[in-house]
Order: sequence, then structure tokens, then C-alpha cells
Amino acid sequence: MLYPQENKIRGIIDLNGVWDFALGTTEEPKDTVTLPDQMEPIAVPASYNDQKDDIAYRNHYGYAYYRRNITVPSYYKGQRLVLRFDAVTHFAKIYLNGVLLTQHKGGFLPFEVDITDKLCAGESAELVVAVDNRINHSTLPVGNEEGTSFMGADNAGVPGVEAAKRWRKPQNLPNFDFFNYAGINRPVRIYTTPKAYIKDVTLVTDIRGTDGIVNYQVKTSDTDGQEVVLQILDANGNEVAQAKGTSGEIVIPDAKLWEPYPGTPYLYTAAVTFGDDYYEEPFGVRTVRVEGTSFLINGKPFYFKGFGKHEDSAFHGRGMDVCLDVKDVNLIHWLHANSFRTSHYPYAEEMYRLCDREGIVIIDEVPAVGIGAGAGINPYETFPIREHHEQVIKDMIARDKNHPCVVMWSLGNEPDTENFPESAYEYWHSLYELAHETDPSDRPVTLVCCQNNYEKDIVTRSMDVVCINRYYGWYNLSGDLDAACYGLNLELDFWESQNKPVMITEYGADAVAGIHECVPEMFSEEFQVEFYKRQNAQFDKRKFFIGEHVWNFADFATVQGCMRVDGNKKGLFTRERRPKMAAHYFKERWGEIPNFEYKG
Ligand code: GCB
Repeated sequence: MLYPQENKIRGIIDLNGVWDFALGTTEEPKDTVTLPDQMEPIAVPASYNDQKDDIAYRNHYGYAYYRRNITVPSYYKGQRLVLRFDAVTHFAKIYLNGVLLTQHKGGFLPFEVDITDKLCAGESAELVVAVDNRINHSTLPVGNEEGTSFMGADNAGVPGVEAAKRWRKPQNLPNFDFFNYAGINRPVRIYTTPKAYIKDVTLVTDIRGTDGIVNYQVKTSDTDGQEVVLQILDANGNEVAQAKGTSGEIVIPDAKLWEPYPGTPYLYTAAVTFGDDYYEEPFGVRTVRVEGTSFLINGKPFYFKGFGKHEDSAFHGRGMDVCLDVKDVNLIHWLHANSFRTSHYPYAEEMYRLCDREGIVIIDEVPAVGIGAGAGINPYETFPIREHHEQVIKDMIARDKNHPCVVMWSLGNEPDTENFPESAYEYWHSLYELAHETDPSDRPVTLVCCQNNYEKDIVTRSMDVVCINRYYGWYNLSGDLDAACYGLNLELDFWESQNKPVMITEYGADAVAGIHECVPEMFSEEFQVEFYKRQNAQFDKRKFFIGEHVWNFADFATVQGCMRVDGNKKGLFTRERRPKMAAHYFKERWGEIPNFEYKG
């Protein structure tokens, strides 16, 4: 799906700003919708939860309603009009003048609807968005159904507690560790195209000697009549190659490659003309491949230095915030990091565009987190999610396939792969194949696995890259870093025998900024540094080990609970982006680790 673009042909009507808002109930609105006269102001894009200091906003369960008037200027007469939502979390029903227009499941990917026949240029209409924030076994991310709860901290079997649980009002019980922020989290726009238009552009790059090869495919609304012309422009806007037709191969002589920073992330533009329509897609010439125990970018072994992140900040919640994105990218450069994982959902498109430009490598993850139900319950037989999971994989790849910054797809985070190993293998392996079939560039595919019995787990070892989340010294062997390193090494011996590239996608210790100790203990900044120093020393001894992603880039909001003090504090930075001691430690360490050939 193409990113909405304003250019010499296409226009954009920006629908962001202050909308009207009202909380609803769990009752699903039907084919028409009527709203209360009195509504409250709400900012779009942003989560609604923290925009008003009201427990009803923060802990809402069910539908919420957004409303605004939209007008299409008369100068768009004759154009096709498309209403696009970049992300509405988690389920959306869209109404125009009170009548249902479309609906969409899934809170982290875009959807759009052609409104050319519904609204004429020069006219206004009322736009309403009904958004449901409920999570359960059929959604991604997964919510617990009543009766189970996050991290099992509910004193099962204690009589008063059991009774209170039955009395408890319905609420979201995330089976994941980030706050369930909801609402219109990303931009809303109307974009225009001519009636005959460019539907999609796919670019697959390769390197032949010093030339760049671009295999392209352009999908258009009409198949006959108009010709497709694709020009490749260099960074100064000069044409360096051209082709005609809906698909083909283009050679860029002496191409400049896209390389992770501090290399040059050189970007070309594919300028596509079809009849009256025009679209510009930025892209980079680069290759990605797994070979033996190496992860190769442009044929050279790459070492991942970075983190898992979250889209999370004060007031905005999970709302798109380009200022925060720029700040984070600058902090990534400051740390000499080179990559991050979009834990635990695809991020806003603006971040990928920034990372293309800034040379930051991304592992792109679908929101499949929380697929596990504890003892005795096989999630693969009981959770009705497979179809939705397949859809989000296809949609994420359709959206992100042309980004040079995206080097690997992650099918999900920490599912149960240990208790039902065969079911898990059947489920995840079919998704692994789907991702490979769907991606025209056939990037490597992984699944991020949780700390488990790695000898029983037969899924993780079957991925292109083994990605492990490990909390030796934190959730287990808590505080004992000698024992933690021993356990970690036993596991690394196992992975060494698998002949696959292995990276750690999460490891970390909570550190409350400002807590200092001479003898480091858990939750102090000194312990966080010591934790990383000791474990990094183990990784450095292993040649097959291709990267370290710490958990997390910054502190972030979670559901309240006895395991969390004002959210998760495993950040290298506070939520306000102030560095903890560990940030300074990594700045020094990563400054000495090159992007390529670190392990020889
Ligand atoms: C994990 C999860 C992540 C949590 C983290 C933690 O394994 O993947 O979502 O936030 O642990 O801090 O517990």
C-alpha cells in the first residue's frame, strides 16, 4: 500500500487536529450511528487515554467515538478521493454522514476507503470513527479472557480474591507488557489521485558488480490505454535510468549503495508516471541475506547494536509523534547504535521513512504478542487468530516492502513454543513460509522467542535467524550475575551447535533513574550497567552471535501491577529521554563496535 503523498498531481487533505470525542459502551454500533450533542475535545493523532486525567479515559473498556466535519475543496473536482487511516487501535468502524462506510480490525496498520462517490468536491460531511479497544484471544496483541490475568499475580485460590474476581467489572487484561493505549493513534488524511491511478509500486534491488539492479512492478487501476514510465532519480533529482511498462529490470550504472549509518544511506527515487498520475517512491540499493552464521548486508557480515523500542510517550500514549521520532533517531546516533526492532507491532510509516534516510536498520514485527495461555491450554487450538495473523503479516509486508531500512520480518514475540512444540511448529512454520512467499525481496524471517526450554522448542531453531529474549540475572537467578552468566553460557553452547546466526533481541534489568549504590543491587543504575557488562562479555566470545538488542530503548508505560513501578524501567533512557548510566556505557561500547566484520 502506497504512503499518501502530495506531489505535482496528488493532493492531501490533512484531517489531524482537535476532534470531538465521547466514551461509549461495549455495545457495537450498527449500520448507522447517532452521537451525543455534548462531546469533549480530543487530539488526533494520539491515544485518548492520557489526554484527560480521568480514570474513565485511562481504563476505558469498549467503544469510543470521534467526530469531525470534513470538507473537500472544489478544486479537487474530477479527482478520485481516498480516506486513509494510518492506524486506529484496535477495531474501527467509519461512518460518513451517519452511515457505515467501512470497518477494520487491527490497530497498527493502515486502511483506506474510496469516497469519490460519497462526497463531491465542494461538499462537507460528518465523519465519525467508532473505535473498540478490547483485546482478547481473537485479537493481536492478545488479551486474556476473564479469569486469567497478566503474569498470574492474582493469588489463585484465595477465597476473597476469587470472589472479587467474579465481581470485577469487565476490563482489558493484556497478555503483554505495555499499556493498552487506544484511539486514532496515527494520521487521518484524504488523498487525491486522478481517476486512472497508480495502485502500487514494488521495487526489489540487487547488486551486480558496481551496478545496481532494480526489478520493478507497477500496478495500475486500468490495464490498457496509458503507458507506465518509471524514472530513477538520484539524490539530486537527476535521472540516472528509465524504463517503460508495468514491470522490468533497470540497471543503475555505478550505483551508490544504501548502507547503515555511519556508512551512507544513499536514497534514489522511483518516479512513476501513469497517464495523468504521478508517484515518487524513495528506495535504496542494498541486499540482505543470511549465509551460514552471518547476516549479510551488501554481502558483508553485519552486527546488530540497538534495542527493542516502543511507540510510547507522555500525553500522546502510542500516538504518532514525529518530534519524538527525530529525537529518538538522534539518540540512536548518539549511542552509536545501528538498529532496533519495532517491538511489538509495526510502527508509524514516518519512522521507517526517517530510518531509510538516517541509515538505521529495522526488524519489523507484527503485533503477535501474548500467544500463550499458561498451563494445559494449547493456544494454537483455542485462540481464533490464525486468519488475522496471516492478514497482518501480508499487510505489514505490503506496506513496508520497499523500505531499505527493513532487513528482517518478525512473525511475533514470545509465544508458547515449549508446551506444545508440534502445534507451535505447525502454526509458526506456515507463517514463516507465508512471509517468505509474500515478500518480493524475500528478506530473512524470524520469530522472537521467550526464555524457555530451548531443547524442547523446535520452532526457534527453524527460523532464518535465532532471536532470543533472555532475562538471566533478572527474572531468573535474580541479582546473581555469576550464576546468570553460567546459565547463559550453557544456552549459548546449545545455540553454537545449531549452526545458525543468533542474536539477543531482549535482555535487561529495571533501573529506577537516580537510584545509586556502591555495591550494585537490582533496580539501581549500577546494577543495570553491571548486568550488561557481564553478559556482553559472554556474547563477545561467540562468533555466531550477530547482535545485541537491549530491552528497552526507554522506560515505557504498562498496565499497573505489583511487578511495575510507574511502568517498565528497563530503558537506557527515562521516558523523558534522559540517559541512565547504562546509556553512557553503551555509547562507549558501541562506539568501538563496527557495523561490519565485528566477529571477523
Ligand atoms: C519480555 C517482553 C517485553 C517485556 C519484557 C520485560 O520478555 O517481550 O514485552 O516488556 O520482557 O521487561 O518484562
